[in-house]
Amino acid sequence: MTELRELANPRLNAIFNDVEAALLEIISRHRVTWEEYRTATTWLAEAGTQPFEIPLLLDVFLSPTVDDANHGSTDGTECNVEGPVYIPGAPVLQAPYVLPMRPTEPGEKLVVSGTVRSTDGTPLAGATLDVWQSNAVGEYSQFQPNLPEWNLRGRLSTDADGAFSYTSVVPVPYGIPDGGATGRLMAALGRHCMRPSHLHFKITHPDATALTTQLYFADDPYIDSDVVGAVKASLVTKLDRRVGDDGQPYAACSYDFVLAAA
Ligand code: MBD
Ligand code: FE
Repeated sequence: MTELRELANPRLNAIFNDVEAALLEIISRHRVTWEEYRTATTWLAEAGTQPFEIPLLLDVFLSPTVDDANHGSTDGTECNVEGPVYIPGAPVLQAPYVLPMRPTEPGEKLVVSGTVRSTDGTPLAGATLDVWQSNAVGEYSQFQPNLPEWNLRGRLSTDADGAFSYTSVVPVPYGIPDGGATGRLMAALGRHCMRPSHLHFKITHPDATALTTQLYFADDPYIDSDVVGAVKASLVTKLDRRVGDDGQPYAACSYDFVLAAA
């Protein structure tokens, strides 16, 4: 029997057998009670009635490890999860780059700059940065009502020296949806549902391997307790407060991305 099953789908069998063994070992080790087991099945049934709740749950607990297993071993900038709110096809912007935002967009002005290079140090001119972020109250366009379709989403390019710069607003810590089964689990565990403020990037260039990553800010209150557990030390940058030529204060951060060869 076993052999026949393995022939049917060897990879599924290899992975599921390990999942099953791990769960059974945990049940035995903790002597999970029948009542606890029923609490778990009821909670899963509840999650199953809520749209997107099971994907959210898996994204919170598993997605960074899936990402690392697939993209985690280049000598370039470390990868980081795409997350659930990426939308392909954001507007292609013209320099000087300003992310699409409302005339009265709340929040502090942010200038994000840096370079894109290959692992041998060559500047990558004409690399595309597809960027997205939440606004200054923690909302992503197309996932919250009353926001313009492409608010704080756009595509821009590096110049001849592989440099880029764009203007946006400083994002705030982001709360994942906490009204469903995932939120109920987190509350029972005594954990919060917050991600530290972050900026998302998908960077592509014909001569390089595409990079999906995020940047974080060092002084963020949730930098050490991301609900998704996705923060990597090498992706933590610093927000500098500056005063512009116009006398107005703004925040700035900078990062030099390195892409592996294609
Ligand atoms: C997000 O904005 C995010 O970036 C991730 C990884 C998970 C949930 C919401
Ligand atoms: Fe995000």
